This record gives sequence, structure tokens and C-alpha cells, in this order.
Amino acid sequence: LTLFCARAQMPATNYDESQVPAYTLPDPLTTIAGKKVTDAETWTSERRPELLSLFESEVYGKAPGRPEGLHFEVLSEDRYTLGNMATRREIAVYFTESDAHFMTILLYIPNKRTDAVPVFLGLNFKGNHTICDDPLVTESVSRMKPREEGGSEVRAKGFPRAAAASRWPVEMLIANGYGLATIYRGDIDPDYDDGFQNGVHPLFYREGQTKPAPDEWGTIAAWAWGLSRAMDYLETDEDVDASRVAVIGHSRHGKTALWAAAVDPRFAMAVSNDSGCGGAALSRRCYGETVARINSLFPHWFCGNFNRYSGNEAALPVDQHELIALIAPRPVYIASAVEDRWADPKGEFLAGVHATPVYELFGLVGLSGTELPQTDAPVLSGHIGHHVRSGDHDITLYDWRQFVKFADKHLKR
Ligand code: GTR
Repeated sequence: LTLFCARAQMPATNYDESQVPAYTLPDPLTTIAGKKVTDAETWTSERRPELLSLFESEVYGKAPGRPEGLHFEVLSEDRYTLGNMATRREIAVYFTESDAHFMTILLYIPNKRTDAVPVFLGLNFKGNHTICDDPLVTESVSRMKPREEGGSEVRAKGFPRAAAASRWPVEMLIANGYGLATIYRGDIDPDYDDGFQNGVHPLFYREGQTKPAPDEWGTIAAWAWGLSRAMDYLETDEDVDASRVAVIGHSRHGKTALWAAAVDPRFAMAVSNDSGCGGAALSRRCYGETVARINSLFPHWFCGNFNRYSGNEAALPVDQHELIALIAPRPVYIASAVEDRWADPKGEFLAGVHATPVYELFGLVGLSGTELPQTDAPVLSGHIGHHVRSGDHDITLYDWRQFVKFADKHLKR
């Protein structure tokens, strides 16, 4: 009943293009003080830092940096896996000096390689063991919202092995010379609202602090922080070329991948798949999922300050085209699905279009157009790649094939 009432107060979801409100996007190339940015130097030294800090304090929240005690341990290695095509490694990334809190990276490296390889890095929803049918992958401890008061978030029976295999074409990546690194997001912060008690947040509370301040990290920023900690490890792995890591994610993890790449310039490329509201989609279009809806359905994803903009998108000091712009001049791929209207495919496309002037400062081609391009006709030519796939909300082999083509252009030697 509560859920019903909460939803009843929310305006109906808009899927009608003619009902998109008139809006003016903030200009990525005008500083807060009103100065026009006309060169890459001013973008990098002045405008980019101020925009990044607005996204931190108003949208995702500030995260700590690399903890002093961070350390790694290779837990397992198998040089003959996936039909002898790949080496599998599992690595514990301990967040502090103690061994109590860690995430496990599952890493596949092509055996056929002459040099350190480029890698796709992304979070998985259901556990490392769900991404393929490799029987020796350690089962992630499944951490989900307790079903009832006093219940446990650790499910004795998690998701079956290979349950998410359709989303992770490991063999195709290996055959194309890419490594794959993935982490169960529940290792970093379980995906439900518990007042920030069970994930990484409490490890960094100041004395007496019990939850993040309104401008401090929510769950998406914590996941992005975890991806940076994975990068800390990848920099130490001699089979990985850390200067060629593409951070990738589907949906909520697509939001996370974009934010991770915005915050951490070590990521050479970013891929957003169906990331929607709070990801690639422009908030001001209010099409499909809105800021109000996402803040009420997922109160833990963003920082407390983001609530100010529920039903009040015009007041946002930023919009999501500027999130894409923060990644410039690095390549970014924005993938949508035509039936995934909740994620606003057109709004995702337009974010790429309106990020383009920043790429142009660097003499690069971004993305152009005013109408959503044809379905299943990828645009791979510029530094902002894009496609609208036929079908619904998902990440498919088709999507990954485009990401590999795009990565071949930007990350292959
Ligand atoms: C939906 C949410 C979206 C998207 C999606 C997903 O429920 O409203 O923003 O993140 O979940 O992650 O699959």
C-alpha cells in the first residue's frame, strides 16, 4: 500500500516526445563565472575541475581516494581455461590493512598474446561465477536485500553458475585479443538502501560519523571507487596493459562506468550500455525514468544533495552531456536499445551530441545530429561511438561486438 501511495504522488511516466518540456542545457564551455572556454588547456585546467566537483557534490557524492592499506592477493590462477584459450586469475583486493573487507576480481587473459593486453573492466550483478560456465570460478557470496525484517542479506543459495552468460561473451573477447576483468558489485556495496552500513562506506567514516554527508558518496560512487581500486591492481599485473583499460557497464553499472571514467583518467575508454537516468540520458528531458523516480526507487544510488533536483531538473547545475564531456578526449561509447524507453534512448544520444563541442576543443570528432539515428546502424567513426539496438533493456552479443570494433580503433596498437 505504501508503495502504491508513494507512486501515486509521482507524475505519470512520460513516453510522449511532444510532452518533453522545453529546456536549456547548461553549457559545458562556459565556466561558473561566465567565462567562455575556447581551448583544451582552459577546459582541462579550469572548467573540467569545476564541473567534476559539481557532479561530486550534487549528483554522485565525493569518494575517498586510494586507501593507504590497500593490498592485493592472487587467490587462484589457472593457465588452461576456456578450452586453453585463456588464463584465469582471481584476485582479492583488500580495502584496508586488514584482510576483513575485500572484493574479488575475476580476470581472464588471452593465452595468445605477444604483449600485455587491453582489458574490458566491468561490474556484474549476480556474482563472478554467473558470467560464464567455467566451473572453477569461485562463487561470489550473494548479498541481497533481506526478504524480511531481521533476515540475512547473505543468501545460502545465490544465483546459478552461468546465469548471466548471455551478457558476458568471454570467449569472443579472448578471441579478439582482449582480457576481461569483472567484480560482483555486492563485494563493494550491496545494492539496497541500508543507510550505508554494510558496504565500503563505514570503512571511511570519520569518528562519530554514521552515514555519508549529503555531498558524500552514494552507492554508484562507491561502485566507481571499487572500479578504480581494481585499476590499482591492474596496474600491477604484467599481463595487463593498464593504459588500455575500457570501463564498461550495463544499466546501473553503465551509470557507474561513466562516473568511474569521469573521476579516474586512468580509464582509457568508457562504455555505457542502456545507462539511462543518472547515466547517459539528459535529466532535463524528463522522458522515461526521472530524477524524482530514481531517487525514490533507489535512494542509495546518488548523494543526498541529488534529492534537491527531484521534480526540479531545471535547477541542476549540470546535465548528463557534461558527464560524457568529463571523459573527453578519451573515447566513449553510448549504446541504447530502441524499446528501452525507460532509459530514454534519444536523451542518451543527445548527451553525446551536446558533449561533442568539448571533444572538438581537442580537435576530435564527437557525435552529431538532432534525431535519433536508425536502429541497428552503429556510428563508430568519431570519439563518441553510438548505436540504438533493436530490442529491449539488456546487454547482448550485438552490443559487445560494436564495443570491440570501437575498441579496436582506439585501443589496439
Ligand atoms: C531500473 C532502474 C534503471 C536501471 C535499471 C538496471 O530499475 O530504474 O535506472 O538502472 O534498473 O540497472 O537494470
